[in-house]
Amino acid sequence: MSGCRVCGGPVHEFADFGRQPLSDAFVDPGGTGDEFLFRLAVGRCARCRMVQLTEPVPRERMFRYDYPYRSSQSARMRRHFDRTARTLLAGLPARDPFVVEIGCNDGGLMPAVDAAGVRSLGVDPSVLAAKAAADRGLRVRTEFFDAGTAAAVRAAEGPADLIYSANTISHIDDLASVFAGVDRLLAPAGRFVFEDPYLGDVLSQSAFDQVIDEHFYLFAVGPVRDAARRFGFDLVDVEPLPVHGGEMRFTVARPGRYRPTPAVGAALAREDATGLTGAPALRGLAAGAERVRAELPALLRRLRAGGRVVAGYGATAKSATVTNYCGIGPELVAFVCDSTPGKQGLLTPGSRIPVRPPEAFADPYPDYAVLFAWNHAEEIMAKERGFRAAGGRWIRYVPDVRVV
Ligand code: DWN
Ligand code: SAH
Ligand code: ZN
Repeated sequence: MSGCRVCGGPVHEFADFGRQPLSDAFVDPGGTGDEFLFRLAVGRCARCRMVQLTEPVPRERMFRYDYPYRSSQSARMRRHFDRTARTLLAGLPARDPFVVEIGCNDGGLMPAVDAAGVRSLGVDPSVLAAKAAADRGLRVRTEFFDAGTAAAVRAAEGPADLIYSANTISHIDDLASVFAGVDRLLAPAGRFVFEDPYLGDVLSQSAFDQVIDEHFYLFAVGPVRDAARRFGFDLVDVEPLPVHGGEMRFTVARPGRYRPTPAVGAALAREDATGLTGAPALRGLAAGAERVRAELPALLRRLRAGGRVVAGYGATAKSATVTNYCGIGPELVAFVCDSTPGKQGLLTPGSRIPVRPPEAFADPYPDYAVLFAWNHAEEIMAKERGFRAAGGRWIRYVPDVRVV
C-alpha cells in the first residue's frame, strides 16, 4: 500500500501490469539493450478516490531530451486544438490577453493562439519537442511547469488569463506543484483549463492501455473537484471530449469567482449513480485486461501458424502496456508503422518490435494489422483505405478483441 499523492490517504491497488519499460523509451537496435523497468500498477485512494499509479517514475526519465511523441502527427488533433482555441479565446479579456500552455509539445494550442494575434507561451521540458515548437516560431520555455517556473513567467510576462494543458496534468504526480504554479501565475479572473483521459471512458471500454508510466492519474470529476478544492481552487466546468478515446475537459478558477455550470453537478451525480470510482467498477479494468491477454496473443498465434503476416499500426505509448503485458513481440507482430520520425528505425520498448515509416505498410501490405492507435481509428483507416481494399483486415482490442 502506498500513500496518495494528493491527500496522503491509503492507496489500494486494483490492477497490476507487472514489470514494464517506459512507454516512450524506444530502443536503439544497435545499443546495449538495457531498459529501465518499473512495476506498473494502479490503485485508488480510499480517502479522496483519486485513481493513480502506485509507483511513480521520476519525471526526468520520461520527459527527457529526446521524448519522441509529437502532437502534430494527427490531423484530427490539429483540428481539435484549432477549435479549442476559438472557444477559449472568445472568453479572454480584450486588452493584451496572455495564454500559457503547459506541455505544449511541438505546438498544441499555440499556433491557433498566435494566429489570433494573442500572446502565448509554452512550457515543456522535452528539449527536442520544445525545439520543434520554437522552429515553428512559437515561444517556449524548456522547463517543467511548477511553482518556480510559474513565478519566473509571471515576473517576466505578467499574469496569465488562460492556462491551458492537454494530456499533461494527468502526467504530473506532484499536483500540489501544478496548483501552486497556477496560483502564482493565473490572473484573478483567469481560467485554468486542462483535458485528460476520463476514467469513465477508460472503464467503459476496458481501455487498460491508458495505464502507462506517463498517465500517473486517471481523472474522474469527483476526485478532481476535491483536489482543486484542497489546493485552493474551484472546479467550475467540465466537458466530455471525443478525442484520445474519451477525455474530460476541466475548468478551474479562483474560489468564488465563477458559479459552477450545471455540467459539474450532472457529472458528479452520474459518477455517484454509476459507482465510477467504486471498487467493483475499477476491478472491471483488470478483468478486461486479462480477457485481452487471453484472446489477443492466441489470435495472433493462430494467424502466424496459418502463414499470415501481421503488422501493427501506431507505435503508441499505450501499446507498450498491451505488448508487454500480453507477451507480444516481433514473432507475432512483425513490425509497426508509425509516422513519427523520432520513433522510426527503433524498436518498441520492451516488446522490441521494429518501427517503420507508414510507407512500409503497403510494401507489400500485411494480411492483418493490429490497430495500436485505436484512438485515431477514423483518421488512420481513411488514410490506409488501400489496405482493406487489398484484402487486409484490422485487428482491434478496444473495447474487445475483434477482426474488422
Ligand atoms: O498523453 C499522451 C498522448 C497524448 O500521447 C502521452 N502520454 C503520450 C502519447 O500517447 P500515445 O503514444 O499513446 O498517443 P497517440 O496519439 O495515440 O499516438 C499515436 C501514434 O500513432 C503516434 O506515434 C503517431 C502515430 N500515427 C500514425 O502513424 N499515423 C498517428 C496518426 C493519426 C497517423 O495517421
Ligand atoms: N499537449 C500535447 C502533448 C501531450 S504529451 C498533446 O496533447 O498532444 C505530454 C507533454 O507534457 C510532453 O511533451 C511532456 O514533455 C510534457 N510535460 C510533462 N511534464 C510536464 C511538466 N511538469 N510541465 C510541462 N510540461 C510537461
Ligand atoms: Zn487521496
